[in-house]
Amino acid sequence: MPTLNRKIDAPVLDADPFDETHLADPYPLHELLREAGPVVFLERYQVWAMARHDEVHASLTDHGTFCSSRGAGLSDFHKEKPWRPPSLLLEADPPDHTVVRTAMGKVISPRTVRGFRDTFRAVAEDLADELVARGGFDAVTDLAERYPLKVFPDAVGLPSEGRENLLPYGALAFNAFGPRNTLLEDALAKAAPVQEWIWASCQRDALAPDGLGARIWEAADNGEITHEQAPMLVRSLLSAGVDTTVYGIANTVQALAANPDQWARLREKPSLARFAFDEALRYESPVQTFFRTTTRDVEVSGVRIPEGEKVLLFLGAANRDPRKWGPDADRMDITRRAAGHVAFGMGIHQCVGQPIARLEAELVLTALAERAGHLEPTADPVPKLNNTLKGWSSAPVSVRAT
Ligand code: 4IA
Repeated sequence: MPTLNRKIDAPVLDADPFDETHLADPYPLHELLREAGPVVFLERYQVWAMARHDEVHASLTDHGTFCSSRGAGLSDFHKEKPWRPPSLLLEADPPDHTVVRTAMGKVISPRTVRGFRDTFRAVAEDLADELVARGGFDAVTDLAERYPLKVFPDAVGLPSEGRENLLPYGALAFNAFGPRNTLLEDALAKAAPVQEWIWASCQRDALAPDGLGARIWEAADNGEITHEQAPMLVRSLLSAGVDTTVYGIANTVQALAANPDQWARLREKPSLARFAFDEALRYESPVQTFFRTTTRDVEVSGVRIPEGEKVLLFLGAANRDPRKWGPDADRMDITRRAAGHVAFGMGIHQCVGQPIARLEAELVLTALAERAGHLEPTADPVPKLNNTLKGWSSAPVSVRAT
């Protein structure tokens, strides 16, 4: 084991952040980690961890020292075979990363995203009409899973058959960043047909001629990327673009329902929708954790981390660090300046799909805020366990028309 004879000048903790208790409610552990020190060592996984905003932010923006090409999960690609060919975006460093990231940035340009607005709005308004007329709905299964699962696959140009594979694929991809616990084993056991459909849907002949998928293939025709890279980048859209938005929208609606004063503010001023989403991402970050690997010996806030070590970054904890957000960091406040949260990451890997996620959230929240008077939980939300994602499998609410 790498720790034999290793001098560790950081607090050593035996907590398992990937056990069911901490995945269901990570916030007590986050506080413990932040208070223990700027850098801690997690005995169980033999990894370093940071949970304060300053150190998490600094590591994310120092991609030369904290690299991604050895995997953004617990598994070190130098030592273990990845469960799938590594992502050309997420699990890559410059200069390779720069080429594909530039091409993806052009595919998901502000102009492309503006082009989605009218269709995305119409779907959001129909859905909000239906849910408000019903008088109650599940914020996860009736809203957050239905909306992105309609508009995003359409925007990519995916075949309509087989879309039920998208959520299981996301659950697998995000569990796979964690340890081989039962969550990951269960997801891997069902993975083969799901992975097969995903890969088939990344090929040129499967994709509608006017969608984001086809735009990626055109980037290959133009020589911006290779034709071998194109299906891998479509795969990135399908890995990163579905569950993240489902969890993000569900967490936002759940948090608004559970905080009636915040819902009242949004109802009075639906143009706050974008701010409400940012604050919800800070308050309950869908992507809770990520790993980097050190490329050299480095000192962080007085702690020496050797080369070739995995470092676990607690994005969700950084987003509630009172050192950054003040004493009410644990409170949802949609008028707070939430800019600077790391829910989309930070630095060269910062979410490339961000404008699409923001558009979806803005439209669905605006449609709801314009129609719904009261919005209240009718039962406790049920945690959905995943090694990376924080959210709910169910969050029932009652709603009344304005
Ligand atoms: C990819 C971090 C998360 C949103 C993510 C997951 C997968 C990929 C990128 C980002 O497969 O490229």
